[in-house]
Amino acid sequence: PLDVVTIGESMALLVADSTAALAEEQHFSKRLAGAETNVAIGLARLGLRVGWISRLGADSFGRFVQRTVAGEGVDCSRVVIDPTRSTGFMLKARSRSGEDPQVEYYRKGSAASAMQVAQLDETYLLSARHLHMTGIFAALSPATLGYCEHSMQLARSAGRGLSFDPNLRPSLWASQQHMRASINRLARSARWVLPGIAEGRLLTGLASPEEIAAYYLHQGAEAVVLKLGADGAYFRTLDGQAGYSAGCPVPQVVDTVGAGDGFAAGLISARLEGLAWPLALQRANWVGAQAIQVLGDMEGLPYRHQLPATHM
Ligand code: KDG
Repeated sequence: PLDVVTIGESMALLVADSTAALAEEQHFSKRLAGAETNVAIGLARLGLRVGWISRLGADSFGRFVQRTVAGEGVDCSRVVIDPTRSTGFMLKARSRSGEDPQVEYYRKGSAASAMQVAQLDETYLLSARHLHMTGIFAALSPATLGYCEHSMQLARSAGRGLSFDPNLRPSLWASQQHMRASINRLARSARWVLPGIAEGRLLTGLASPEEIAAYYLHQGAEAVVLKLGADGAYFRTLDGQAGYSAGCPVPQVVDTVGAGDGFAAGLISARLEGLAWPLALQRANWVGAQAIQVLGDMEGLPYRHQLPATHM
């Protein structure tokens, strides 16, 4: 049996070797990208049993993605190879001073973007205690938006845990209005909604973490956790618990991409192990902080034995 299942697209990531603009850069290093597999790998490194549902092309990037994710101990038995489509990839610049780096996607029409909900193995999905989804998968195509919605409703009505990270990627949506409406609709079926503070503001039009949390609780969530970057995180639950958790200072921010996924892995693992919300937020902040001290999106995710005793 699995602890967590996640569904989404993963890609080859080509990270610039220098801080040149992407158009000028000559040398790139190949790594793995994909919000859902970042979370899956983070959870597997923390000792949970995790499965990933996806599709890849019959190409070198697809083989690379599959080998890397499976090599991290994530179950890839529901990753299908589609010989008619290719695996997506993306370029990422190296940011100079800790700001979010420039990225470019090459994923339109990819194998994952054509995933159809009729292909979903519902028994496999429901064999896990918890489903984690992000708004990136929903953004890929009308088909994946429907797939995302169906999987979330299925998990929720079957009584499974269900976390949803909006993970806004405006360049993947037809319009900002469509993005807002779609993500807010998906958030209605989630038990835990995990936006960054800027995402929460854009999605709700509200300013403070307290107001944004109240908005999603009112919509049907059981808990809302807002990520506040260096300032840590804020949570509020339907049963009246709430609080802030301070951020973990890091010596140097190398690359912010992947922080939210590390945060989700820390939070989900802690809650599935029975930790109280304040402790779960502490672990989430700590795992997120590890992810931003390295260049890749998932390489910095810690293993169970690296967890400080205070986050156990
Ligand atoms: O959350 C991190 C992801 O954004 C990154 O790994 C790449 O999946 C990715 C995306 O679509 O941006």
